[in-house]
Amino acid sequence: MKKGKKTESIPSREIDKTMYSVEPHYEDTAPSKKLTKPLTSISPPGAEPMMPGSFKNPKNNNDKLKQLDDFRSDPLGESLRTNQGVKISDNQNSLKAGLRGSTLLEDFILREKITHFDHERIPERVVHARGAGAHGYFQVYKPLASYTKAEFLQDPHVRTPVFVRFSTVQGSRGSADTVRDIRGWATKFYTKEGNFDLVGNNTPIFFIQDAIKFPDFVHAVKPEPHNEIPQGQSAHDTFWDYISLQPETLHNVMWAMSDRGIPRSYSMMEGFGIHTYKLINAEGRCHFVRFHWKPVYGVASLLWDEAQLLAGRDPDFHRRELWESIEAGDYPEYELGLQIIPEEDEDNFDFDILDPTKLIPESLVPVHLVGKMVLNRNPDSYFNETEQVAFCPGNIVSGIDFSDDPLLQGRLFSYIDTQISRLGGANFHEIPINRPVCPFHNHQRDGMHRISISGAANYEPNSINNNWPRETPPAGGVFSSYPQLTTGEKIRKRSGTFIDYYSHPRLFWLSQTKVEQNHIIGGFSFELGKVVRPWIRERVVDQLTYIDHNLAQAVAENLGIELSHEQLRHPLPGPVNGISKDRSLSIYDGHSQVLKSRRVAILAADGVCEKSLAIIMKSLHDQSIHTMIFSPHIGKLRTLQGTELNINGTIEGNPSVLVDAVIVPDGKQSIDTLLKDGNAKYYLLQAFKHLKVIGLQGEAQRIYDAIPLPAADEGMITGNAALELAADFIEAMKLHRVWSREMIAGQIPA
Ligand code: HDE
Repeated sequence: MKKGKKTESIPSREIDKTMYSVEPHYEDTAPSKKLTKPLTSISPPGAEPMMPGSFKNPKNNNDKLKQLDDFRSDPLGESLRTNQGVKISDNQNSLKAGLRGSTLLEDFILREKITHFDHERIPERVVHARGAGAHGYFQVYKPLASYTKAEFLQDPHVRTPVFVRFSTVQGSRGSADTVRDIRGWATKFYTKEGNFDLVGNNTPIFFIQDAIKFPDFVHAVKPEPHNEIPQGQSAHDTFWDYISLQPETLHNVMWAMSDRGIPRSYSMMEGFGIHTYKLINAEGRCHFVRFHWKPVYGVASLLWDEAQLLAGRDPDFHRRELWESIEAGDYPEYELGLQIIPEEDEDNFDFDILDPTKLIPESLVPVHLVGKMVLNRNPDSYFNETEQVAFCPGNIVSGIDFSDDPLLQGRLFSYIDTQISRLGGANFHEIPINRPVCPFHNHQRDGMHRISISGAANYEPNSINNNWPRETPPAGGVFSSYPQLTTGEKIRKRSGTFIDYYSHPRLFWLSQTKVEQNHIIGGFSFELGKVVRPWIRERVVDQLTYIDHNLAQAVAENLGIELSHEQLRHPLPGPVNGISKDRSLSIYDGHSQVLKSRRVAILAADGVCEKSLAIIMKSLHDQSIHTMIFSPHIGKLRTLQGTELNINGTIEGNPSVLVDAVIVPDGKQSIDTLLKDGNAKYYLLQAFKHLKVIGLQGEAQRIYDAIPLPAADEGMITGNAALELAADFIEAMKLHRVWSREMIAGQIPA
């Protein structure tokens, strides 16, 4: 039947063409160019990168991005075609037997489109399913030849391309970013000698000592098997049951219950390779090493109430911030730190350096900052890059080697194994994001989705191809395992040097400020409060009595558990190598905060004083703080002086949990409007409750009388002069939160 010809089944009824048939259109379905056009320069603080699409700064190119260019498809000006290259004239209507007739199997365009769609999903990662990635580069500060022959750690002029993926552990791909969890931090260095993957977390230790326990641990933390609840959380029975029965988990649990479990952003958390690795220099000398990432923007965390609210208000909070920071030119930066231990000092510690549940106190072995990583480009395709990237702790380069850490050894097997099923076969190394930037040739062949076309001889030795590709004699750049002496019986047993579960959690506890300790108590109390079986709660609290009696007592009180005298007499562990407190373990113990990339909400309505607004914004921008004007309505803000300014969003749609601090500029009419707006008043109450700095200028001070804000404190900045107010406001922001307010914050009804 010919297209457009009426069939007999629809004879008499008048067909309203506009309702029932959609004609193919070529222009009007295309997005307007104006909307998707990238910015021409990095947006300054204040000019928020709210537009869709990603700005690619041409200066930020590197070898990996150039390699990816070969795989990018640019559809601009191109015809729509099938996967076989046939041009498509109608992408709106399937082929039918008559206008209202049945669809024809013959329609290869429909079949191809639907079939491909049916297979769009791949298995998500069994852990770390939720993630966000970015490209960037790493540059070493000075040659590290005395420790390692790794080529990418020698020349300070060389920028090694990297791809980083941050993740949560427990939740599925669509879960919220701000849940209480460990954050994964995987970095792929595309070095000229092959890919080096540093696959770490945001805590320096892990929950278990041996890989054989990993499936049990993960089963326990994942949603419960019968009802798949809860999502993205460890606050449930199976997790805490496991914890209470495996005291080696307690150290990492302490970190998870602390503010480290709810980072403010991916650019404000520390990263750790966790395991002890080896560095090998050109003379064959070995040093043990632990890898660290230190964020240049400082370390900061959310508050628990804020994190929970964010999970609803903006489940993409961390992902969005990473994206927007890069678009805005606030490139996240991290310094690579090394804790180096000469091979002969291996046994100089109270603990075993092969034990991944123990950290090496920084006051004992200092962290040397040896280079910097800058994340300066967003991916073009989430799926192609962030989802298909395959990290593996087994991907190392010459100059780096593994230790005998039994957790690390198990990981070496697991990652490739899981990727073979997740990415559909053994050739996932050929997916563009996973390819090394150096050439790679070998005799491996075939398999699902093989892309490279190999020549006539795929074995060796061969004479057909003159025995190419050939082995390279061991020298610089060629990997050869460190010739470590090994002896011992084949045995399934844990070393006695691994059996101390409480001294490190206690060191962590004692190193926290009072505020941080209270947060840890709050974390345990919240999570255990969700545990249904009372004996599990009791067993966890009993475990805590071996770490610190005050901690155990406080959590017990919140859970209505009475500790016995015997429990309160449990012996407490001593210091670790003589250290009972290490400042590096605290986030807030005197560490000053970096303001760059922080966000301040400016609440304003029509009639705001333009001069004040301009002074406040300029002062904040001078500190590289981003400002966003939120108003009761979106569109243009008409100032007292009659100028029209762009509004970044509504007050209702951009709650205070999204920003670090809030400021309300002068302007009678503006304040009159805000005082009638429940969202604006709630905004300030909630910001106060979350210990944020609040600035009220001029007329805005009337807000004090109108809403039940408790008495002023050092985080409530008031005054008439915009310049002085902004200066005080910035000073107060340097503490990240108004910690002194925390005791009364609970009284705020927000
Ligand atoms: Fe992983 N881990 N892990 N892990 N892990 C995976 O690999 C595993 C461990 C970490 O963004 C999986 O490709 C075992 C420690 C990160 O793609 C899987 C053991 C540390 C990521 C796997 C551990 C990590 C993963 C799931 C115990 C910190 C995300 C998907 C022996 C040092 C990487 C995948 C990304 C992912 C196994 C323990 C970090 C199943 C068996 C310790 C950051 O292979």
